Amino acid sequence: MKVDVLTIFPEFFREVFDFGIIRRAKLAEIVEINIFDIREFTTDKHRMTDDRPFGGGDGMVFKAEPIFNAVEHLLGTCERENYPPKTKVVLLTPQGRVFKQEVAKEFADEIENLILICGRYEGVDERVNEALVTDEISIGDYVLSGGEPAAIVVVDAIVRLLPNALGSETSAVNDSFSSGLLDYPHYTRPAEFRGMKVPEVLLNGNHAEIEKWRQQKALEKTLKFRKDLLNIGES
Ligand code: 9D3
Repeated sequence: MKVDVLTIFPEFFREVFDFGIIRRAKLAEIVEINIFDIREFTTDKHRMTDDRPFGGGDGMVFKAEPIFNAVEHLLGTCERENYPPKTKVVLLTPQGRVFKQEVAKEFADEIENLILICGRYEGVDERVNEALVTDEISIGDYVLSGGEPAAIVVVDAIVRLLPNALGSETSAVNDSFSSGLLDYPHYTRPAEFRGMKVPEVLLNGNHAEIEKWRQQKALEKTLKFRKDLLNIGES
């Protein structure tokens, strides 16, 4: 997969993709990640990426032109209908569809070329959505200062699902959310730390008992923190 990130803060991404699974995936050529400065695609003297909103109101609006120029540079066209196959142009915006594990899976399975546009200011000129963008994505119900942290989250969640991105020591199949429950608690040595003991069941080698305990704890954690993950309504 090739990922192209469009941002007015390219420095923001300078080292985030150089660690762990993403770093390994880049070295193994499972993914290629390129960062582009949207300001480089402005054509005016002052290289402006924002302007005042038509109709008035607070805040500034991300201009359409540099974003159109950037996508045209990357894809040879800025018409959604003419994009190459397996291409998505995603706008990170609070107004988007909420990014969930199933969305990450869908993108990892279906996309060869992913363009991520990081929103900024009060919003992006709607003509970007009308002509360019195939998917609008939010990462959740909290206010960020821009799309950049969201782009990092989206890239991370997708890259680890690409074939062979995970080492043999980890498995995407066992992840929280794949099972529909939160993960069970983990312990490692020592068996007693500052007076705190590891649950006895984990030490006695009874694997049927251990499996039962883990399922019970996973259910307890899910009931406590994420009742919404269980299909039993709000009560
Ligand atoms: C007053 C209305 N706000 C929209 C809900 C203004 C506003 C807040 C935050 C406009 C832009 C932003 C910047 N956020 C993002 O670009 C963003 C975001 C987010 O704030 N939360 C979760 N996911 C995302 S993806 C991009």
